[in-house]
Amino acid sequence: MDKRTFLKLTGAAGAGLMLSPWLGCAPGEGTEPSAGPGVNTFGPETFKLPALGFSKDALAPGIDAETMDIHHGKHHAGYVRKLNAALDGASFSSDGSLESLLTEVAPDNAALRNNGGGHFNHTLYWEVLRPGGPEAPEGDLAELISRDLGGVEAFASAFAKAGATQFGSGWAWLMVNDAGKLEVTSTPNQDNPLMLQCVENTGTPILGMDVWEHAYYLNYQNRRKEYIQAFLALVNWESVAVRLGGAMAQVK
Ligand code: MN3
Repeated sequence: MDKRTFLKLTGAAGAGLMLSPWLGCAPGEGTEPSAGPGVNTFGPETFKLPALGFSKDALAPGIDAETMDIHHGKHHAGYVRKLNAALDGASFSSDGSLESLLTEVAPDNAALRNNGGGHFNHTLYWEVLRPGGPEAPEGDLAELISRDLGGVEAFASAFAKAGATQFGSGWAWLMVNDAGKLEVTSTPNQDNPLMLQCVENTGTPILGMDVWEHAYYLNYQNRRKEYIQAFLALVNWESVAVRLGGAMAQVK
C-alpha cells in the first residue's frame, strides 16, 4: 500500500473520491502530504470501537453473551484496527466521516470496503439491538412499513428471507432508498447500501442484521433461520425510528 500516492490523489480529487488508487500502487510515488485549508489527516486511532452500552448477556438467550463478547470484542475490534491501519496518515478532503468514505469507496478498495463497512455495519447492529424501546414499530416507522412494505408481518417475512437467502456471509437491511421509500435488501460480505459504487440497491440503512456465521454459530450452529427470528424479537424499534428520521431528512 502506498499512502503517499493515496494522499496525492485524494488531495487532487477534492472530495475523497479517489480512495482506491493507493492499493496496488508502486511504493515511492507521490509526495508527502502538506497540511492546508480543508485538508485533514487520519490518525492511528481516528476510528474507535464503540462501547456496547449494555451488558453482554442483555440479549440472552436470543443472542448469548459469549457470541456478543467475541463479536464485539474480537470481530468488530478487528475491523476498527484494520480500518485505522489502512487510513493512518492518509488525508481526506471530504468531511472524513465513515459514511462519506463508504459512499465514495471504489469496488477494488478492499481495505476500506471491508473494514470500513465492517465498522459501520457493526456499529449500527449494536445500536439496533440495544435493549429497550417498543416491541414493534410505532408512529412514522409503522406507517411507512405499512405503506411501502405491506405491514409489519410482511416486512418481517421479507427481511427474514433476505437474511436467510443471502449466500455465504453478509447482511440484511431495511433502508430508505433513493426515492424515499422503505426497502428490504441484502449485501454480501461487509458491503452496505451506502456504497454507491459497490452495491446495486443503494440507500440509507436504518436496520441491519449480520448473517455472518460468527453472529450466531456458537448458539445456533447452522440454524440461521432461528437466529433471524431471535434477532427480529430483539430489535430496538426506537433506535430504528431515530435512524429513519435522519435518513428521511437526507432524501431530497
Ligand atoms: Mn459480524
